[in-house]
Amino acid sequence: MRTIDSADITTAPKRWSIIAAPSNDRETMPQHSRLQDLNSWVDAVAARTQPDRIVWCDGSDAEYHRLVAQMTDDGTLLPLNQDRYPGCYLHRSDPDDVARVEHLTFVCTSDEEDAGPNNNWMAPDAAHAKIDALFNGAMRGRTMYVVPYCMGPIDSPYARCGVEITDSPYVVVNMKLMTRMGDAALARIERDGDYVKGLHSTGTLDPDQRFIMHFPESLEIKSYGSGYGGNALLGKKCHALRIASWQARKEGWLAEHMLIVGVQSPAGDTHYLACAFPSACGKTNLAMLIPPASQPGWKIWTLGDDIAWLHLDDAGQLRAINPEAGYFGVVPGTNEKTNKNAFDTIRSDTIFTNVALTEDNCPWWEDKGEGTPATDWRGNPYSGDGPAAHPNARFTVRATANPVYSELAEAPDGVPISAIVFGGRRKQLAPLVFEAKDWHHGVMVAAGVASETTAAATGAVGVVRRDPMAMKPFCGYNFADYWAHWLSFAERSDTLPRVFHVNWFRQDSDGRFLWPGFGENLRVLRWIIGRCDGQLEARDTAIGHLPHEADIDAHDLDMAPGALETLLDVDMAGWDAEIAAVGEYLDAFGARVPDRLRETQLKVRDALKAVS
Ligand code: OXD
Ligand code: MN
Repeated sequence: MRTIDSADITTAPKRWSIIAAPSNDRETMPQHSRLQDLNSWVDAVAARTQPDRIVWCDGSDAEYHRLVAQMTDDGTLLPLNQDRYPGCYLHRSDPDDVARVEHLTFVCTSDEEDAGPNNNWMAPDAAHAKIDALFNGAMRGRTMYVVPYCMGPIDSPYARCGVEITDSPYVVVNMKLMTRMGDAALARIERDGDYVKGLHSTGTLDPDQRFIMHFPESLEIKSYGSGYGGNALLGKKCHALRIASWQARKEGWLAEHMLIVGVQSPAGDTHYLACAFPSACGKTNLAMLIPPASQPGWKIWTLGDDIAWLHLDDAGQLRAINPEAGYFGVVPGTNEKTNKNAFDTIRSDTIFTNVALTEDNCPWWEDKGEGTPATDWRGNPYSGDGPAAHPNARFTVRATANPVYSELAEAPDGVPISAIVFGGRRKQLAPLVFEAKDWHHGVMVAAGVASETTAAATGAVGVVRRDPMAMKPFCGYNFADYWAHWLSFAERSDTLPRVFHVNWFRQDSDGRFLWPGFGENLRVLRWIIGRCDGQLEARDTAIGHLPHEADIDAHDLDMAPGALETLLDVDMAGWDAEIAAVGEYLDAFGARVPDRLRETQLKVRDALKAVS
């Protein structure tokens, strides 16, 4: 068995203690105390969890390869067919640990109202006591890794750092692919002074002893009992969405569950769009879209596929950075037709989690379009019964491997956003696309987003639930305050992006999709850009502006007769009921709901009444 070189095994104070600065030196003293704070925290965690050894991660490729070798030796990672999938490995998680656990995820604020009805809440003291008891001695016999990371380009004024302490080498290598991790992040922490403290242990993997706790007031995360992505890679949902959304409200920016995509026209102009969809609703596919042959000259650039941090610049322009540096994408359904860019990207240097295997040790998943499964995601011979790969099987790969990765994804100031697009998975009612009448209306449309649940979280799949701004599982504070924060942007800029709603998932009465989706979604993006450029007129309806049928280029699409008409139709009676349901949903948030949001909902309700 290979082990980590003793040179890499260090204790925190030894490696990072630095010579004391003179107490009257204001420049250097804070820097010293910043790393002292980190050292003291690492010491305190080690005292509680009692690891056999501590490794400070430097984020180097050599470290990544060492950890991969160690995990291949102990069976945590299985090497895939290295001729066909060089640098690729399979990890099988515990079968009871395959998705985010929303019912075990808590936001722990001093005042319960600050967490809101959208979050599970526990008082901070009680939460610390509960989870600290689980951490007592949890790392005995294990190695404790200290992982400094930066969310966002390392030199971006908008980037933020964190340190994750974990006993999972699988988490460390995933963090290496998903964040800017290691020495560069540590140097930034030393400069900035503040960072999010994340403590993670896979614990016993007992689902009855699993908690993901957030303490936004003290910038802390504690996660115990799961090794799965969103529960364990603390830079992602826990930091970049739940904690960051709290910080963003305090500081006047937005942390959102959005992809960022550049759409380049044949003339060479590029519009950047930020698009929010719930988990497993095609964000990665849209971010990497390949324009169909019938749309010559159009090009798509990926900036991010899951999270956007949005700031207003001095001129009132909303700008976005992607805090992540990799993709943790849903594998099933990824193929040459749905997402060739992802399909090609994950041919090398990828960690797969919970996929099936073919006879010749290649990864396999439903709708891969090639090969047959021999072994299912649990490692059993595939019986032909049910899915061979887990429906929430994932790939982790660095973003720079994507053939359409935008250079501007590394730009410290991010990219200017022309349009914000919301959407959900709705079989019925929601048209293919519509535009909100103004920012306030857009916030109301987004607050009312509904979508069918997916395998990305534990629980029933296919149940329609409200998922405002696609942030239901991720907003780190009371949605009522969050909507007020969104509305407040209208007071700070009169050049905000236009707001749209799309639905790729409408079905006919036989359950067939009405819209082809995937690469063809470019046709809808073109309409959105045409609206942003002021080149296209629209039909004004009670729910918003809809395209004239002729303005969605569908001439060569193989669609059922009348499908486009249905997709662009507004079912007034259905919307009347929908907007009433949105009103009831807002009511559940009580007096904190901003008046302006209520007024907008009532205005749309009245407009619907007037026409139905
Ligand atoms: C994800 C999710 O992993 O939303 O991105 O579940
Ligand atoms: Mn997501």
